[in-house]
Amino acid sequence: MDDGFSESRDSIETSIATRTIAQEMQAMFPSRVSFDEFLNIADTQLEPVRKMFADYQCAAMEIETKFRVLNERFSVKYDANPIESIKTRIKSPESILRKLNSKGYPISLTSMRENLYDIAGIRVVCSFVKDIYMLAEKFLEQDDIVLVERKDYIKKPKASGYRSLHLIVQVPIFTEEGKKMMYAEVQLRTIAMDFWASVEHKLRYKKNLTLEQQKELEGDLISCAAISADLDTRMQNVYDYLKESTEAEGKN
Ligand code: 0O2
Repeated sequence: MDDGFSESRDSIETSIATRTIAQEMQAMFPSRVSFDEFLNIADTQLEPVRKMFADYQCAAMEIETKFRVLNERFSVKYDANPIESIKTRIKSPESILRKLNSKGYPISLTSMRENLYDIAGIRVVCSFVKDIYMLAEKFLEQDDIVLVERKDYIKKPKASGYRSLHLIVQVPIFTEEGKKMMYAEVQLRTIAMDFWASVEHKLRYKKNLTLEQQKELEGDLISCAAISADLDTRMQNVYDYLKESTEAEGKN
């Protein structure tokens, strides 16, 4: 199961799967809107929808560039790249509708803009935990970035074992219509956290398991999360030790 994040900007899906949305809408609200009625509405509203998705893509690009710039600057200053990879994704129309519906929000473009903060997602993968906090600090220091919410699932992992630092932010984009402040979710993780989350995400969608098997799997995943956290701590210690030794040599 693909979680939608892609390393290539060109492959980000920005077109609207009108028919899929119509089917979702009809499944969720069979008595409110017929398939053809919705297709008509969607046709007349296609342009604003396209524009909205383009806005989120621009927001993701702005943030991706900010992290690429930070990576470049640190590579010059410290001769090391803190970032292993950056991936971006725009939430699919189906996921957007499902989330609006599950949270009881109205189904409209205004509602998407106001209530969903993760339509644009940027995932930054680092080697070391300290680099995550350093990058988050340098990113949030930038005076055009507004921090909306910080969720530190590294200091406080989720019950599933999930670890990452999430920053919900607003970033300005400058369009032909003027400046727009866009919400985006930045997820910062180590390679170990990313590996765990990707595998767990795939296993979560395996539906043919008994309740007992599911419980056993959850337990295993929690143990694996603990092993991955331990690996991060030990790799950080190795890195710190090597860095201190190199600095000490430089002073002698
Ligand atoms: P996708 O496909 O990644 O977009 P909220 O957004 O606050 O209303 P929630 O779930 O409370 O909803 O937000 P939270 O906990 O910050 O999680 C948001 C995202 O973090 C998720 O997005 C996942 O990408 C990731 N995530 C959170 N918990 C887990 C977990 O236990 N396992 C894995 N693999 N990923 C997790 P979405 O919207 O679920 O999906």
